Amino acid sequence: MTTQTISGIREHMIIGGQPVDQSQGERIPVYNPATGQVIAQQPEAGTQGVDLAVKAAHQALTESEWATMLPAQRERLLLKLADLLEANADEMAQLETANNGKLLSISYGLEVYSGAQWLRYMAGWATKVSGDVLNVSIPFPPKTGYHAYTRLEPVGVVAAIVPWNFPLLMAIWKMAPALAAGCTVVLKPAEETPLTAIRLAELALEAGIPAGVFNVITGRGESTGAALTAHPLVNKISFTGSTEVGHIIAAQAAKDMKRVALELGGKSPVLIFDDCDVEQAIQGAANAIFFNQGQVCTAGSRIYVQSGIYDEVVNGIAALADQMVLGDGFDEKTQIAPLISARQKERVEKYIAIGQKEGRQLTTNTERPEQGFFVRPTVFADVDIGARIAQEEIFGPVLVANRFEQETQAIELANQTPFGLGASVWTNDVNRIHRLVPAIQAGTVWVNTHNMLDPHMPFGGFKQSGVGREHGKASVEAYLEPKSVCIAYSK
Ligand code: TXE
Repeated sequence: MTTQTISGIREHMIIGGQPVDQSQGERIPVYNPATGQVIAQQPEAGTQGVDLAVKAAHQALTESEWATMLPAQRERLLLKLADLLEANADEMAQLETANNGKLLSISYGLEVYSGAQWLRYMAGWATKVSGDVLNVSIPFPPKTGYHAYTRLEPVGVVAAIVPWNFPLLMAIWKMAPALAAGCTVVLKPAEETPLTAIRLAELALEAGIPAGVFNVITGRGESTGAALTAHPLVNKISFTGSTEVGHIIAAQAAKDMKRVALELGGKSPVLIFDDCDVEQAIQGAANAIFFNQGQVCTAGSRIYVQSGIYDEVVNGIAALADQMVLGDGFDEKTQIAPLISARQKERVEKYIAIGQKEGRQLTTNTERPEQGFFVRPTVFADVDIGARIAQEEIFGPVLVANRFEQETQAIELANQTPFGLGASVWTNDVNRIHRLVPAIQAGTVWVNTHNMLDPHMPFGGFKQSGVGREHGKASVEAYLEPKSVCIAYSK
């Protein structure tokens, strides 16, 4: 597929239901990571574009039909959007692969169809979340009774900032629960991957979601993103990205007392015990790290294997890695697609160079396409827990491995990083599973699988991996403010 045949590229933002091309300063080039070619030039919204979008969202929240819309109507609109997303699956999946580089099968399965699944799930909550009637015991004055209850009100204008690894799905992870709750949204996709988010905003309008309810602006993080989080009419910030930027956003939110949810980095451990199905564990651990080129916040980037099967497991994963076919995400033979950008490739290669000093490289294949941002899957054995490649998020197809003898040692290794997003345990011992699950400091623990998500499973991090949870009922409630109401009546 050539760039000329990709449809759905838009070089504007969607603000207040309109295409807006206003650019403050430079335009930002958007690349196809498989070729390194520029496929679009996006406006930098800057403070003016941010102000326009936040005011449009605020107006939609307070003055448009959205403000008084029945929950069942919001549900119908989100369901309609899910249908439209599926009806446009070919265009959306191809656009995502052209912009992000990922395998076309992942764009279909995990961006478009999972996106539709999340929209439908969240649509259902619009009619199901509700406050409580409260059984209160207020004794004064005599002969007075009280009827107390909570109502849940939309938190307001939401600033949603998302990264480039799952651009469409993460946009939906934020806008769907926010809209189900009755909020309005200004979404800023990553500067690398704005294209599917802009089309999503167009589809939202086509579905009948009123103008200004879901706005998409483009621009860089330190300029447009920072202006968005600082805007006084923003009530809540929902961010997914690096822990470093998470700290900046948390500080901004604390300053303004804005509500905040943060989904940040990870260094998720994979613990493999000698009573597991070894073949299944080798394949599972390879998928856990190499899926989406390792650009997954819950990537199983550290494996710890019980001594007796250590060599078999790490050599097995390295052999799989060396056989993997690198290529364009549009090519059906491709198993490893390019990384997102030249910058990310450079960053991952820097870690591989560090790894060559900190561990024993098991992978030997060096073949890769000449153009595009490709990095071969790489496995390092015998890496100490204190090594930089064992502690820092690499966000690429790089696995670090070491051995353990006892279960307690495996738990210690699993917990010995600042992160706590995901973990997986590979064992057939049910007693061990129940000892390990509570001992592991992570927002999700998988057993004999890794990276499996569902809209009903809360998702988020312990420790430096973030604050708050996405998915499930709680994610909709996180976009609602409870208000207590207390009505006195005479008995
Ligand atoms: O992330 P950033 P980057 C990690 C991963 C990766 C590293 C760097 O380790 O290698 O971060 O990636 C916006 N105010 N993750 O630089 O900068 C930015 O425009 C407001 C893990 O791409 O965190 C983009 O939309 N917004 C992660 C988003 O934040 C700001 C996924 C993420 O960019 C901003 C991505 C600011 N000051 C990277 N600065 C995960 N948890 O999945 C940047 N942004």
